Amino acid sequence: MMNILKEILEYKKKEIENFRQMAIRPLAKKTSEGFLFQNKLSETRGIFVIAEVKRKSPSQGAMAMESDPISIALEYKEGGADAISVLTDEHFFGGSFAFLQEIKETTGLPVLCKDFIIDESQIDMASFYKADMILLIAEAFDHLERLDELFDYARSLGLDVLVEVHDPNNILALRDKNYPIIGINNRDLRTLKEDWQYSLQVAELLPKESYKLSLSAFSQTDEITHVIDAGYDGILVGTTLVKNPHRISLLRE
Ligand code: IGP
Repeated sequence: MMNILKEILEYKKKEIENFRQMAIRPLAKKTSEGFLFQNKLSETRGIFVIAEVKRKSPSQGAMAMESDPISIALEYKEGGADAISVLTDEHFFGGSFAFLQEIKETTGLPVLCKDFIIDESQIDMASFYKADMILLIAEAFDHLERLDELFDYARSLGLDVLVEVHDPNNILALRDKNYPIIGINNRDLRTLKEDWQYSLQVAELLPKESYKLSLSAFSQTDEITHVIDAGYDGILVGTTLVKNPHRISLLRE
Protein backbone atom coordinates (compact mmCIF):
# COMPACT_ATOMS: atom_id res chain seq x y z
CA MET A 1 0.00 0.00 0.00
CA MET A 2 1.19 3.49 -0.84
CA ASN A 3 2.15 5.35 2.31
CA ILE A 4 3.72 8.77 1.70
CA LEU A 5 3.88 9.56 5.40
CA LYS A 6 6.05 6.52 6.03
CA GLU A 7 8.39 7.50 3.21
CA ILE A 8 8.73 11.05 4.55
CA LEU A 9 9.43 9.80 8.09
CA GLU A 10 12.19 7.51 6.83
CA TYR A 11 13.81 10.51 5.19
CA LYS A 12 13.41 12.58 8.35
CA LYS A 13 15.38 10.04 10.39
CA LYS A 14 18.49 10.87 8.34
CA GLU A 15 17.85 14.58 8.69
CA ILE A 16 17.57 14.18 12.46
CA GLU A 17 21.01 12.58 12.67
CA ASN A 18 22.45 15.74 11.10
CA PHE A 19 20.42 18.02 13.35
CA ARG A 20 21.68 16.17 16.43
CA GLN A 21 25.27 16.67 15.36
CA MET A 22 24.68 20.35 14.75
CA ALA A 23 23.44 20.60 18.36
CA ILE A 24 21.47 23.80 17.70
CA ARG A 25 20.45 25.54 20.89
CA PRO A 26 16.81 26.58 21.19
CA LEU A 27 15.96 30.22 21.90
CA ALA A 28 15.08 31.10 25.43
CA LYS A 29 11.49 32.36 25.21
CA LYS A 30 9.65 33.57 28.23
CA THR A 31 6.84 31.14 28.92
CA SER A 32 5.55 33.68 31.45
CA GLU A 33 4.39 35.80 28.49
CA GLY A 34 2.04 33.00 27.53
CA PHE A 35 1.70 31.31 24.21
CA LEU A 36 1.31 33.52 21.15
CA PHE A 37 -1.09 31.37 19.10
CA GLN A 38 -3.22 30.51 22.09
CA ASN A 39 -3.42 34.17 23.08
CA LYS A 40 -4.29 35.28 19.58
CA LEU A 41 -6.92 32.56 19.24
CA SER A 42 -8.52 33.69 22.49
CA GLU A 43 -8.71 37.29 21.21
CA THR A 44 -10.13 36.37 17.80
CA ARG A 45 -13.86 36.74 17.43
CA GLY A 46 -14.34 35.64 13.85
CA ILE A 47 -12.64 32.81 12.08
CA PHE A 48 -8.91 32.35 12.65
CA VAL A 49 -7.14 32.04 9.29
CA ILE A 50 -3.71 30.44 8.94
CA ALA A 51 -2.34 30.85 5.42
CA GLU A 52 0.35 28.44 4.31
CA VAL A 53 3.48 28.91 2.22
CA LYS A 54 4.72 25.81 0.41
CA ARG A 55 6.39 25.59 -2.98
CA LYS A 56 5.60 21.99 -3.85
CA SER A 57 3.95 18.97 -2.26
CA PRO A 58 3.62 15.22 -2.79
CA SER A 59 -0.07 15.64 -3.71
CA GLN A 60 0.24 18.69 -5.99
CA GLY A 61 3.78 18.61 -7.32
CA ALA A 62 5.36 22.02 -7.98
CA MET A 63 3.00 24.92 -7.33
CA ALA A 64 5.20 27.92 -6.57
CA MET A 65 8.81 26.82 -7.03
CA GLU A 66 9.67 30.04 -8.88
CA SER A 67 7.81 32.39 -6.49
CA ASP A 68 9.35 34.20 -3.57
CA PRO A 69 7.92 32.78 -0.30
CA ILE A 70 8.46 36.10 1.47
CA SER A 71 6.33 38.04 -1.04
CA ILE A 72 3.58 35.43 -0.78
CA ALA A 73 3.62 35.75 3.01
CA LEU A 74 3.45 39.54 2.79
CA GLU A 75 0.47 39.28 0.47
CA TYR A 76 -1.20 37.00 3.03
CA LYS A 77 -0.59 39.59 5.71
CA GLU A 78 -2.06 42.40 3.61
CA GLY A 79 -5.08 40.21 2.91
CA GLY A 80 -5.71 39.76 6.64
CA ALA A 81 -4.15 36.41 7.60
CA ASP A 82 -3.99 35.84 11.37
CA ALA A 83 -0.90 33.64 11.13
CA ILE A 84 1.37 31.99 8.58
CA SER A 85 2.26 28.32 8.25
CA VAL A 86 5.65 27.73 6.66
CA LEU A 87 6.73 24.35 5.31
CA THR A 88 10.33 23.90 6.45
CA ASP A 89 10.82 20.49 4.86
CA GLU A 90 13.05 20.95 1.84
CA HIS A 91 13.02 17.57 0.12
CA PHE A 92 9.27 17.00 -0.28
CA PHE A 93 7.89 20.56 0.06
CA GLY A 94 10.68 22.86 -1.20
CA GLY A 95 10.77 24.75 2.10
CA SER A 96 13.50 25.84 4.52
CA PHE A 97 14.10 27.07 8.05
CA ALA A 98 15.53 30.26 6.55
CA PHE A 99 12.09 31.03 5.03
CA LEU A 100 10.51 30.50 8.43
CA GLN A 101 12.73 33.05 10.12
CA GLU A 102 12.52 35.55 7.28
CA ILE A 103 8.73 35.31 7.12
CA LYS A 104 8.52 35.81 10.88
CA GLU A 105 10.76 38.85 10.71
CA THR A 106 9.15 40.50 7.69
CA THR A 107 5.47 39.90 8.54
CA GLY A 108 5.62 40.01 12.35
CA LEU A 109 2.74 37.49 12.37
CA PRO A 110 2.75 34.29 14.43
CA VAL A 111 4.42 31.51 12.44
CA LEU A 112 3.85 27.76 12.48
CA CYS A 113 6.79 25.51 11.66
CA LYS A 114 5.18 22.91 9.38
CA ASP A 115 7.34 19.81 9.36
CA PHE A 116 7.29 16.16 10.34
CA ILE A 117 8.57 16.38 13.90
CA ILE A 118 9.46 13.18 15.74
CA ASP A 119 12.55 14.31 17.67
CA GLU A 120 13.64 17.06 20.11
CA SER A 121 16.41 18.22 17.74
CA GLN A 122 13.77 19.32 15.22
CA ILE A 123 12.01 21.34 17.91
CA ASP A 124 15.34 23.00 18.76
CA MET A 125 15.69 23.95 15.08
CA ALA A 126 12.15 25.35 14.96
CA SER A 127 12.83 27.40 18.08
CA PHE A 128 16.19 28.66 16.81
CA TYR A 129 14.59 29.77 13.53
CA LYS A 130 11.89 31.78 15.36
CA ALA A 131 8.85 29.50 15.19
CA ASP A 132 5.95 30.37 17.48
CA MET A 133 4.20 27.03 17.03
CA ILE A 134 5.23 23.55 15.94
CA LEU A 135 3.17 20.75 14.44
CA LEU A 136 2.92 17.26 15.90
CA ILE A 137 1.11 14.73 13.70
CA ALA A 138 -0.57 11.91 15.65
CA GLU A 139 -0.21 9.48 12.73
CA ALA A 140 3.58 9.93 12.78
CA PHE A 141 3.84 8.08 16.10
CA ASP A 142 3.52 4.39 16.89
CA HIS A 143 2.92 5.33 20.51
CA LEU A 144 1.15 8.55 21.44
CA GLU A 145 3.22 8.76 24.66
CA ARG A 146 6.05 10.01 22.44
CA LEU A 147 3.80 12.78 21.08
CA ASP A 148 3.11 13.72 24.70
CA GLU A 149 6.83 13.94 25.49
CA LEU A 150 7.51 16.17 22.50
CA PHE A 151 4.48 18.30 23.36
CA ASP A 152 5.90 18.90 26.85
CA TYR A 153 9.36 19.64 25.47
CA ALA A 154 8.05 22.23 22.98
CA ARG A 155 5.88 23.91 25.60
CA SER A 156 8.85 24.10 27.98
CA LEU A 157 10.56 26.23 25.30
CA GLY A 158 7.55 28.54 25.09
CA LEU A 159 6.27 27.12 21.81
CA ASP A 160 2.61 26.52 21.03
CA VAL A 161 1.82 23.07 19.67
CA LEU A 162 -0.72 22.22 17.01
CA VAL A 163 -1.65 18.58 17.47
CA GLU A 164 -2.82 17.31 14.10
CA VAL A 165 -4.91 14.18 13.78
CA HIS A 166 -6.76 12.37 11.04
CA ASP A 167 -7.40 8.77 12.02
CA PRO A 168 -10.63 8.36 14.04
CA ASN A 169 -8.88 5.96 16.45
CA ASN A 170 -6.32 8.65 17.20
CA ILE A 171 -9.03 11.28 17.57
CA LEU A 172 -10.60 9.12 20.26
CA ALA A 173 -7.25 8.34 21.89
CA LEU A 174 -6.42 12.05 22.16
CA ARG A 175 -9.84 13.11 23.33
CA ASP A 176 -9.08 13.22 27.05
CA LYS A 177 -5.69 14.89 26.68
CA ASN A 178 -7.11 18.38 26.29
CA TYR A 179 -4.32 19.68 24.11
CA PRO A 180 -4.92 23.43 23.76
CA ILE A 181 -4.95 23.43 19.93
CA ILE A 182 -6.18 20.49 17.87
CA GLY A 183 -6.26 20.32 14.07
CA ILE A 184 -8.22 17.87 11.98
CA ASN A 185 -6.37 17.14 8.78
CA ASN A 186 -8.86 16.70 5.97
CA ARG A 187 -6.13 14.95 4.02
CA ASP A 188 -5.05 11.44 4.98
CA LEU A 189 -1.26 11.77 4.86
CA ARG A 190 -0.89 8.05 4.28
CA THR A 191 -2.97 7.91 1.09
CA LEU A 192 -3.29 11.64 0.21
CA LYS A 193 -7.06 11.24 -0.12
CA GLU A 194 -8.69 14.57 0.80
CA ASP A 195 -12.15 15.98 1.46
CA TRP A 196 -12.83 19.17 3.46
CA GLN A 197 -16.10 17.66 4.68
CA TYR A 198 -14.11 15.14 6.73
CA SER A 199 -13.97 17.82 9.45
CA LEU A 200 -17.78 17.86 9.59
CA GLN A 201 -17.94 14.08 10.04
CA VAL A 202 -15.61 14.00 13.05
CA ALA A 203 -16.57 17.33 14.68
CA GLU A 204 -18.57 15.62 17.43
CA LEU A 205 -15.55 13.58 18.54
CA LEU A 206 -13.36 16.57 19.35
CA PRO A 207 -12.61 17.76 22.89
CA LYS A 208 -14.87 20.66 23.87
CA GLU A 209 -12.20 22.79 25.57
CA SER A 210 -9.57 22.79 22.80
CA TYR A 211 -9.31 25.34 20.04
CA LYS A 212 -10.25 23.39 16.92
CA LEU A 213 -8.79 24.00 13.47
CA SER A 214 -9.72 22.40 10.19
CA LEU A 215 -6.72 21.79 7.93
CA SER A 216 -6.39 21.17 4.17
CA ALA A 217 -8.45 20.73 1.03
CA PHE A 218 -10.34 24.05 1.00
CA SER A 219 -11.01 25.70 -2.34
CA GLN A 220 -14.23 27.73 -1.91
CA THR A 221 -15.24 30.33 0.65
CA ASP A 222 -18.64 28.76 1.41
CA GLU A 223 -16.91 25.57 2.64
CA ILE A 224 -15.48 27.60 5.47
CA THR A 225 -18.91 28.69 6.73
CA HIS A 226 -19.79 25.01 7.12
CA VAL A 227 -16.77 24.12 9.25
CA ILE A 228 -17.29 27.17 11.46
CA ASP A 229 -20.95 26.18 11.94
CA ALA A 230 -19.73 22.72 12.96
CA GLY A 231 -17.74 24.25 15.84
CA TYR A 232 -14.27 24.91 14.44
CA ASP A 233 -12.45 28.10 15.44
CA GLY A 234 -10.30 28.40 12.37
CA ILE A 235 -8.87 26.98 9.18
CA LEU A 236 -5.53 26.40 7.52
CA VAL A 237 -5.35 26.92 3.76
CA GLY A 238 -2.33 26.14 1.58
CA THR A 239 -2.62 25.09 -2.07
CA THR A 240 -5.55 27.34 -3.04
CA LEU A 241 -3.83 30.43 -1.61
CA VAL A 242 -0.30 29.66 -2.78
CA LYS A 243 -1.64 29.50 -6.34
CA ASN A 244 -3.59 32.77 -5.88
CA PRO A 245 -2.38 34.66 -2.79
CA HIS A 246 -4.79 37.57 -3.38
CA ARG A 247 -7.74 35.20 -2.70
CA ILE A 248 -6.96 35.49 1.03
CA SER A 249 -8.98 38.71 1.09
CA LEU A 250 -12.11 36.76 0.03
CA LEU A 251 -11.89 34.88 3.33
CA ARG A 252 -12.00 38.12 5.25
CA GLU A 253 -15.19 39.51 3.71
C1 IGP B 1 -2.64 22.80 3.73
P1 IGP B 1 -3.96 22.47 1.47
O1 IGP B 1 -4.84 21.37 0.97
O2 IGP B 1 -4.74 23.73 1.68
O3 IGP B 1 -2.78 22.70 0.62
O4 IGP B 1 -3.43 21.97 2.90
C2 IGP B 1 -2.09 22.03 4.93
O5 IGP B 1 -3.14 21.68 5.76
C3 IGP B 1 -1.27 20.81 4.49
O6 IGP B 1 -0.17 21.31 3.82
C4 IGP B 1 -0.81 19.92 5.65
C5 IGP B 1 0.48 19.40 5.86
C6 IGP B 1 0.39 18.65 7.04
C7 IGP B 1 1.68 19.49 5.19
C8 IGP B 1 -1.58 19.50 6.66
N1 IGP B 1 -0.86 18.73 7.51
C9 IGP B 1 1.50 18.00 7.59
C10 IGP B 1 2.78 18.83 5.74
C11 IGP B 1 2.69 18.13 6.93
